[in-house]
Amino acid sequence: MTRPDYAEKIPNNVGLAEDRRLQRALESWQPDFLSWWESMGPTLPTQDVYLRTAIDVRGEGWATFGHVPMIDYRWGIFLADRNADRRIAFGAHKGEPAWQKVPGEYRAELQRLIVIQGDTEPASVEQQRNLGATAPSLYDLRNLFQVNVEEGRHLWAMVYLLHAYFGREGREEAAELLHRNSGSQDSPRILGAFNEETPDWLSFFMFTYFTDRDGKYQLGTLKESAFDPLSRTCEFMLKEEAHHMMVGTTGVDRVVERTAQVMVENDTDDVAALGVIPLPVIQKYLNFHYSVSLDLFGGETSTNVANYYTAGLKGRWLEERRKDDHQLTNDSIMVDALVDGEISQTEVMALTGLNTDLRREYIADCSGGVKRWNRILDEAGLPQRLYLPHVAFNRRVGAFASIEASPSGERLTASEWEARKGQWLPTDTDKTFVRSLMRPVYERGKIAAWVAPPRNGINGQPFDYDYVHLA
Ligand code: BYC
Repeated sequence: MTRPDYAEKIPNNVGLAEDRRLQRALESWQPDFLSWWESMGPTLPTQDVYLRTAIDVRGEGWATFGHVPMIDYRWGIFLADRNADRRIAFGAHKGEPAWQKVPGEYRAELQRLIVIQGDTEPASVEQQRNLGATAPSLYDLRNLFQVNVEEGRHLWAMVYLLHAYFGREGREEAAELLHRNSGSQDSPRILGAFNEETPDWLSFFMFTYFTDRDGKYQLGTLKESAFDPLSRTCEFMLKEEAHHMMVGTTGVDRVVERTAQVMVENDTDDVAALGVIPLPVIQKYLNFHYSVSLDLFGGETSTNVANYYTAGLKGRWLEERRKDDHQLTNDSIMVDALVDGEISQTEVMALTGLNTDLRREYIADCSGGVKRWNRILDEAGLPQRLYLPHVAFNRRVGAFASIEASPSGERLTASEWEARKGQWLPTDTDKTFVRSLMRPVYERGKIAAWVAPPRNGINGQPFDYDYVHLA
């Protein structure tokens, strides 16, 4: 069964109607989700939004677009098609049939991975809830809401797994996913980056570029999981995730493009007074979002990740394309480390270094964005360039959590860091300046002065389409 059934209260392609107990449990979680959405979701009142909704889990034509009141969005449960012959691709169980149920010995670890993944989804909606008030255009506003409803759907994806496969504990964890809140003192979200604010649209574009991209890589590793329902869920989530990547990549493109344009027109680097974001401020935001996103990959060495891999719970990025034994019991890897107090590398067992392996794939992907943005500067005839800071810069998790380093990887004392960090991370003055530019533009076809319009609209619609009807 691939086509979601929309006649049901909870649209799904998992045959929910045939499992009355599960259906009832999820139907009783549904009102809690909706009241969470109303109290913690987007604050800007709207009549309807031009949203895409999944109607199939396969290739072309998998989604339909139309104006929908957000509260009526059909959040549902969609898994990619099952391959009955699928076998485990790595770890101690390599070659065995993929699991349709949770093996008792891995229950706790699997539940933990699913809870961590699930926790990030509503967290990002909470972080972004006030952005509608300052949207630079209706096109951007629509993209924000699309990302938000799909993060809500990704929460549904994890809650389905918790309810369907983890019994009472799973149901309790599903309830907790709506109780923890981003930035809360008493019950914060689990991972650091998801308790940071997303107070302005430059932060939003950086977040969707760098932090959503961690999501892409983590989902890619969970898609390899021996636990087939998790694998199939993540496969479909990755399809939706591509739009979130596009929002981040082209969002930063458009900020850089507009800044470059004003720099060239006025023959100056000092563009703040001209109402656009200076390149050094863009670099500081990049430094911040990149470094907190590097933390999301966990420690450079981790016994957790070695155990996840050996058990078959979490694979590597593009596991099946790797040319090795997919067990890694005799392999080693160089990982970033502090060696005699110096920023350096050390050799460890490949299994314990798997967070580093994934972080490296991610870093290579991130450098693609920087290349794009530098091409925009180059084409404008400007000599300035953006860059990714060193892996040791501003880290709070892993080998470099206990030290400070500059963006070029020079080790700093605590007092040097305190004195210089304002050159590299957004200061209160930078944040206040960026916020001062954030005035909403809700007129069709109009856009704020600090960002260039997009090259293309959504689903073939023009930029001046009525993407959102405000209330
Ligand atoms: N903040 O052994 P280690 C997304 C904890 S984003 C706070 O190195 P491990 C999305 C860690 O739990 C993708 N704590 O960690 C994006 C451990 O605690 P215990 C989300 C942290 O387990 C945008 C201890 O430190 N999905 O989808 O190897 C919008 C030692 O750590 C942090 C996943 O992350 C941190 N940053 O790796 C919407 C996938 N990092 O055991 C959505 C599931 C580590 O000592 N999660 N700790 O109590 C995992 O795969 C892993 O748990 C992690 C950590 C990669 C997060």
